Amino acid sequence: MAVAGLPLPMVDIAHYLDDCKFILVSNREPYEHMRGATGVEVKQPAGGLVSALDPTMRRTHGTWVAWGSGTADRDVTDEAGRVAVPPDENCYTLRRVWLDDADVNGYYHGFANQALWPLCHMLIQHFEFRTEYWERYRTVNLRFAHAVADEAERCSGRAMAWIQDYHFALAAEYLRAMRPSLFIHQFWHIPFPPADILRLLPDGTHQAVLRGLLGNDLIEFQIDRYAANFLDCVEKFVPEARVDHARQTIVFRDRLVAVGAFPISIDVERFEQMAASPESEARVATLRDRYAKGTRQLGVCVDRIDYTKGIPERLHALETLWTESPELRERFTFLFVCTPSRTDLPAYAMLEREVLQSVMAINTQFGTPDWTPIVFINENVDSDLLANVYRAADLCIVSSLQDGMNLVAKEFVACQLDERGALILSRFTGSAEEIEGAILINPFNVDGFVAGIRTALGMSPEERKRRMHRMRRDLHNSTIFDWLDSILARATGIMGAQRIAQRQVAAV
Ligand code: ADQ
Repeated sequence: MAVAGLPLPMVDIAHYLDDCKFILVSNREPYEHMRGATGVEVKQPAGGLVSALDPTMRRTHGTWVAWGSGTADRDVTDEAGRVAVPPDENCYTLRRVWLDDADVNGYYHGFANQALWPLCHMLIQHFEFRTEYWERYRTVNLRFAHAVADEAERCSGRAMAWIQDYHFALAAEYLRAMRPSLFIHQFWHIPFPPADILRLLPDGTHQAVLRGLLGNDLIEFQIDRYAANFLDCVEKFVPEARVDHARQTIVFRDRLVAVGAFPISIDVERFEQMAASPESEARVATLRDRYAKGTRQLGVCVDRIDYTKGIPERLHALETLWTESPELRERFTFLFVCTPSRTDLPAYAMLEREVLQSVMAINTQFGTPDWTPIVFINENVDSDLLANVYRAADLCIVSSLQDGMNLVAKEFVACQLDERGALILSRFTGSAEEIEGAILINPFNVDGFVAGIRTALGMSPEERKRRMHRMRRDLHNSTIFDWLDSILARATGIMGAQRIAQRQVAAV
């Protein structure tokens, strides 16, 4: 049933789910109730995942289980933490899980963001393990598992739980113990590390993370390499599991666990529409007039300020470029759109300070009365403005040291309606394994990085157009709805096979 006035997802999820209840689990919630000056206000956090999954949830009338992080969240829920959303339309249920400060500190800032995040990105200088964080992570994963089990209990028929990300490495195993026949699958958004890195978690803990994930029926990674790392880790650290690398399956506790690569993408049409609007045309013209008049060129980058994104390395490459090629001063301007992130963690607060200082130093060194080399926007800007920035640019730099996928690269390609821009992309992103036509760089190699920027600046308009045209064509065949479609097709395929097997066992 379509709901009047709502954008319809391009995947008819109901077709996959049949009569099966859909329960989505994520750390962040799709709607936050906040106390404001005029009473309770509802905020919908920006981000690709919420914008893709919210219409899906509206369609399925399922339940979204997430941390109730808003200041007025408790005021609007029932005693189980449930509230109908979207406000006024009431299409599906949001089930909030409550966390206190110690939970947030241990589970979220502690184990998820100070242990698993750096470890999975292989940036071990940021890795910190504390037993207390780990204990909290276990407690919170158990609490989420209870909430999901309760939601599954409330429906009369079958249910499918879909867990998002590294915040919940243990939830599937706990949930499996509570509801053995529930279909559970999980998407891991970040890289999965090789065994030598995972084992930096204390003995017992890295095995627990793997056994936790093996509670799933299907585990989805961004690319094959991460899936292969996971299979290797299981083979090395979980002796009772039987791994089949060719089939990407594991037999564990008499169950079959499937593993696969499902590269995430973006809502391509939404970005194209934002970039094509009349207001966008006007803003793009203003940006080009201000920063890229005539034959001058405009570079852009967009990130959360995170040590995985290679921001100091990018600044170093730009500084080297303007040092070695003074003729590029006043001819090449760079627009940095960076939003502060996880600022409660010292490593992130320090990085933000370091980035600000470097930008100021570069602008002082090379700037002239008429020209600022780096135009720095240090905030979370709305997606319409991002679309304008992407469209106006002659080049975009994504320089992650490691990145599960990197959606900025895809957003840039989607918004390049004039096919003018070049994409400079770190070879250590998931996107680099998917996108053909980018200029690949290694952000650790400053000379190679600078050479990549020079290649982009010197590339003929025909060559840029040819590459961008190809990238845009490929992106249209791989949108977030294709991602959703392929995951649900695989999940329901496995579910169907399990049902047939159960019937056969029952018939014997
Ligand atoms: P991230 O590392 O957060 O997430 P990334 O793919 O880099 O995700 O996308 C960041 C998103 O934030 C983009 O949609 C971008 O537009 C937005 N954003 C960044 N800076 C912004 C700003 N200043 N203002 C407004 N918006 C901004 C994780 C993994 C990635 C993976 C995603 C999705 O680390 O590898 O691609 O999940 O699975």
